Amino acid sequence: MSTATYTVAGMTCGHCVSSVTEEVAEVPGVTDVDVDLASGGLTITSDAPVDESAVQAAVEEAGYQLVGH
Ligand SMILES: [Cu+2]
Repeated sequence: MSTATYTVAGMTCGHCVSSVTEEVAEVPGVTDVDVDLASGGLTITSDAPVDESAVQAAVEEAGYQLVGH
């Protein structure tokens, strides 16, 4: 199992959190997604390490930006 933490910019409410959670959960191999609205923290649990570009694409698909790792 693998865990990675990122920072997402642009989230302002619970709807933003669900959008990001839904998109990132669709990335292959991801088993759990945790988003913290206050800090912008995005924690991803997966079977194997997930490619950062896939995470970035998912976050951008939701309408936000991945700003840190
Ligand atoms: Cu929102």
